[in-house]
Amino acid sequence: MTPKTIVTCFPLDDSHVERIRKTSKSDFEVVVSGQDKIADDIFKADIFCGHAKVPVDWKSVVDQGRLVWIQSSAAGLDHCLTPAVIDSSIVVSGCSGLFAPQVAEQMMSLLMGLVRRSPVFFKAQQIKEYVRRPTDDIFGKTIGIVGMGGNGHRIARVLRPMVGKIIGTDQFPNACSKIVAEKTVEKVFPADELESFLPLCDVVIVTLPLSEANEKLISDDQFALIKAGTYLINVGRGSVVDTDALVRALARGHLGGAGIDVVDPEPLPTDSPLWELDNVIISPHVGAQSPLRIPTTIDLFCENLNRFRSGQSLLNLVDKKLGYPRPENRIDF
Ligand code: OXD
Repeated sequence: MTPKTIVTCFPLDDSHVERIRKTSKSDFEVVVSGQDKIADDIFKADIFCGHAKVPVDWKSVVDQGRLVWIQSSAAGLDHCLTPAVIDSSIVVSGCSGLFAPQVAEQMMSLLMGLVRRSPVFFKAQQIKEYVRRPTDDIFGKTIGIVGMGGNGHRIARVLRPMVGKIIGTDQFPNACSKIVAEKTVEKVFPADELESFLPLCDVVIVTLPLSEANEKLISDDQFALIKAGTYLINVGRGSVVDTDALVRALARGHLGGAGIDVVDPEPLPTDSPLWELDNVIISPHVGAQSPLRIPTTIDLFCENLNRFRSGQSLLNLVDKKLGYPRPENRIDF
């Protein structure tokens, strides 16, 4: 049998490639591509593992009829879930929940930086100014997590000892019964009940992936529901928050501050007013960055490759219409 081809596109070293080769036995050859070549190399793929950050003609890939499985190396699937892929028979699996510890740490750095006024003190440090300024805290506060997937679960568990109350929203609130039963989260609202949820929060943490339903989910109407002084953190996808509405809410002094690891557009243009504000902390989409990211992704891919070869269902199998795995298919957290 002629070997089929796995095309990879994320930063692998020789040992990672060797692991994939070993796992695939001689059924597959492995082509290591890169961002400069992937738009062409994708047409050689029976299986694609990675994250193309350049435009890929997914419609032609689907029409070619060769690609059968995409293992995304990112948790967010917006890079490959185009209408053509969604409507095709291509199976997609993702990395949901795999980088939740790192995303929770990034969330903490943004949130703690905002409430303890790190930008103000950092600027003062640069001019050797030793002056006390007011700070805030999260002790006793109500934290609202929009999206209780893997990242939302981890964030809740990390914050639990530090805050008053944690509430959440999710498309599948019933799949959150464990974290409610263990009293980490008080209540998980259905995703479409933002109207009742948002006014209760002192901090709103957005963890949602981008999907048609989530685009600009937090816009002027939602900022109007949020209490004055609330902090907004976004570690999901930038386009879930309407950037212009965020700028308006900050400009009128409505928000306590915003911590954004993701923003729309990325990179944030140099003339964005967000750069100028002392109550905004911006990090350049590094939430899931980690020295463990590649080896963890390879572990998942190799496990899924074994499953694929033996016809078992894949871990983190994505419901392409939803844009992420259904609770019963995602890795446990
Ligand atoms: C991801 C990310 O989706 O890094 O994995 O944003």
